[in-house]
Amino acid sequence: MSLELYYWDGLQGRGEFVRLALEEAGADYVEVARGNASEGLGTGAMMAVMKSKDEPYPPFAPPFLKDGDLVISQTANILFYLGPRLNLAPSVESLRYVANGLQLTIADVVTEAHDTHHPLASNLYYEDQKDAAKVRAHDFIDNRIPKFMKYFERVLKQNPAGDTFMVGDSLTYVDLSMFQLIDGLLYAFPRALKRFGEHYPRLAALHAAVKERPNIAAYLQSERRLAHNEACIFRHYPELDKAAA
Ligand SMILES: N[C@@H](CCC(=O)N[C@@H](CS)C(=O)NCC(=O)O)C(=O)O
Repeated sequence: MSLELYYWDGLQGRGEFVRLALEEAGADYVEVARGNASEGLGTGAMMAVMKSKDEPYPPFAPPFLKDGDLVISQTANILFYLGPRLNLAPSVESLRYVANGLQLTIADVVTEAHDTHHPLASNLYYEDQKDAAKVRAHDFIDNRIPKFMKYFERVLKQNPAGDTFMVGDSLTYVDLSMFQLIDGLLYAFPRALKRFGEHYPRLAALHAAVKERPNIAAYLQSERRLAHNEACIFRHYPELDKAAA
């Protein structure tokens, strides 16, 4: 039976972190919300799972994954589940917790990236919080991106197995998510990250290497890879971007 990925149609969003793992592994999966209602798919089918009164453990928000009857929520948790099944987790069990810790740290950055354009309230329009967004985005650029990226660069440098992968000596879902995080930040804040490769050479090399992996390269060229856009977490609003201090 196919795995079912549930995520909002029309944007990469947090679903993209799961999608990249499924695509790298060549997994058989259905993108439920992007399907047709006539086939029992579409956003309605996704909402039905979330609102179901029969579902033993309904998810709060997308992304979530269905594997048979099992419904798994939270991006990092989905990847923790999929990693070993898709051969994208460290083979050493203890390192699976290291991978999960890194994935949760990536999730923290993702939330902070979202909050640059929605610093006051998720339910308000960006246009109603533009001034606060500028303050938040500039702090993100000057302080938070460097703090997180220096940390991730150091994780690569200090990996006892070498600086090619975030954890261990082979590709894991964390590397794919790091690619997506960097890709999203480069899209949202091109001025701030103009010298990304100079400041974070190992992370830049990882980003380039993931992009060239055959299954990822094919996916990025496909219609399944939606373009970055302003409905997403990583939004390019030129007024929020600036050269890093
Ligand atoms: N911590 C969750 C966050 C999930 C989340 O915030 N999903 C967004 C879309 S990216 C959503 O639909 N949220 C609805 C809400 O918070 O009301 C994860 O990492 O998966």
